Order: sequence, then structure tokens, then C-alpha cells
Amino acid sequence: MGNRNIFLAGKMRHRLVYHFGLAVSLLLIMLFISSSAYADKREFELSIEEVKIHVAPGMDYNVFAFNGKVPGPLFHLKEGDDVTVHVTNNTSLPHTIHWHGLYQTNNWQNDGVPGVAQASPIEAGDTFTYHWTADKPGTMWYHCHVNANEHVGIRGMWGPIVIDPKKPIAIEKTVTKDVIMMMSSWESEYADKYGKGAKPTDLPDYFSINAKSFPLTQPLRVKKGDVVRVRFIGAGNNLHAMHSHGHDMMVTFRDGLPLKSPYSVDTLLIYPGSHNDVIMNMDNSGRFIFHDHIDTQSTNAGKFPGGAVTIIEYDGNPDDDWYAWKDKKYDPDFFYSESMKKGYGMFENEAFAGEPLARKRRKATR
Ligand SMILES: [Cu+2]
Repeated sequence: MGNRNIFLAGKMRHRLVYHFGLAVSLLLIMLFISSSAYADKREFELSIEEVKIHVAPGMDYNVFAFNGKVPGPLFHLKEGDDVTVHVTNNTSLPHTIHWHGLYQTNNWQNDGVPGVAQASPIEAGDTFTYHWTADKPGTMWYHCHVNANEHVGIRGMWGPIVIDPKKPIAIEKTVTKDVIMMMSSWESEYADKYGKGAKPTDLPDYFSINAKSFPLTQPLRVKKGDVVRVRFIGAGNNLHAMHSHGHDMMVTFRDGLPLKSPYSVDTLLIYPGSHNDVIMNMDNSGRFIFHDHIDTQSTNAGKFPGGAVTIIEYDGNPDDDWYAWKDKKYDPDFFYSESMKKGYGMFENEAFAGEPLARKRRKATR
């Protein structure tokens, strides 16, 4: 009897070990599949168009626009994605694209700088293909690298890239609303003069968020309890001191990199080239202005109010008769908040589209 029990116990142990081993192997296989399946191959077509956009009341501007829009389409990617972008230049001047923030490890020829990374820029009518890995997670962006002072500074050649990390940090997981603000400035004197402006002696007189000046910007609509992640990108040539009334901004990421010790401010300096993220806890219901505190930059050509200004609007507040934005037509995707909910790929907002100029320009130059 005793021997038989020992025999059975041994058999059960054997079975337990077998099942445990099987479970561990399955877990390892699942882990392997999920880690290798995180990244995807993605291929996109991007064109560069000559269009006229409406920046401020009475101020139209000729730009070189990615897919005819300023800002350009959002690339929402996953860390490790293998990305191919075919860029067709439908304008009359040469351009490139620099993928700002990416490391381009063993891939420097795709960095988009003519004479450094590629032999020549993409000439009018040509197509060039960029191929890279989404190797740095966070808020990134892309822009032209030919006559950047003009093309990036005052011709709208920029768009956002968001790369979701394989391993998000705790605070990222609390976010309920994603917001992208690309800050830039304009020189009205050169609005219709391609190839001119953006000299050190030229002064900007219009200032914008996502290429619109107040009152053409849109409200940042929230509900109490929202956790907003604002991704600020210094796309233009000017400093911007963004000041939020009624709320602090916790700076969590600088140029895509998480800070060891996040810090809170109510005024944040956005400088050219920077791509910094803040977290805002929406816990103070009401209407609060959120504006560039460089005072001349909250004007349109010196007329207050204007410029790089938006308004935080909580749900459920009265639409007072005297409210500056009473009955304003609302675009929920102005800060790419809707696009950011759509998963991965390339997303564009038709409200950013300009009016085509190509025909007029060809007539004028030929
Ligand atoms: Cu360019």
C-alpha cells in the first residue's frame, strides 16, 4: 500500500511538473509574439503643395503644405514601426523632410538634410522615398530642411509625429485627452512672396497655434476630471511663453524623454525645435484663457486680442452673450484629439487644407 501511494504521488508530481513546464513555454511564446508584434510596417504617400491658408482674419498666406495642409498630417506610430514615406514635390521649389527627434541609427541617409544626408533636395516634380524606424517614442515632428528659415519659419512646412512607447510610464496611462499645439509665427509682408522673407532683419507680426491666430483658433474643450496631455512643438522661429489661467502644467517629457523629476509651471517657454509635453489636471470648471504671454504675440499685427491664444472651456458652462466665442463652430480635431483616438496611421484634418495655388503660380513663372 505504502509503495503504491509513493508511486501515485510520484506520478502526480511528474504531471504537475509537466503542466507547469507547458504553461511556462506557452507564456514565453505569447510574450515573444506580443513583443515582436508590437511594431508594424507602415507605408505612406505625402505630397507638398502650394496652397493659400487663412491664418487670421484678413491674413491669407501662401505656403508649401504637406498634403495641402498646415499643420501637415499626423503620423501616429508605435515604437519600433518600420516606416516608408514617399514624398512627391508638387511645388516649384526644392524641399526635403527631416524627421525631427528620431535617432536614425545606421540610417543617417534618411535624415533629410541636403548636402549632408542626401545628395540633393527633392526637386520640383520629383518623388523621394524616406525609410526609417520609429526608434524614439514620444512627441516628435517633421519639417523641411531646405531654406529652413523660410520654408519652416514662415511657409508652414511642418507636421506632428506621435510615437507610442512599448512601455508607457504611469502618468501617461492616466491621460484622457491628447492635444497637439504647433506654435509658429508669420510675416504678413511676405504672405504672397514665395522665396522671400525670413531674414534676420524681418519681423513676424502674426502668431499662431496650429497655423491659426485668435479668434480663428479653437477652444480646448474638456470635462471636469479630464487629464490632458498637451504636446507643444516649437515649429516656427519664435519663442512662445504659454500661460494657462486657472491650471498648472506639469512638464513630464522634454523632446520625447521622460523627466526623472517632473515639475509644474503655469507659464512654459516653447522654443524653436522643442517638443515638450505637459500634463494638465482639469479640476477647475469654467472658462480660462490659455495664451502666449509674450504680449505682442497675443495680437494680430499689433491689434489685441489675437495671436497664439486659445480658451479652456469646461462642459456645462453658460454660453454667455458677451463670450468672445459665443456660437463658435467647434472643430473637435483642431488639436488632433479625435485623430489621436483612431489608432495608428496617418491622419489629416480637412479644416487645415488650403486653397490650391499651383495653377496661378505656374502661369506667373512660365
Ligand atoms: Cu522646403
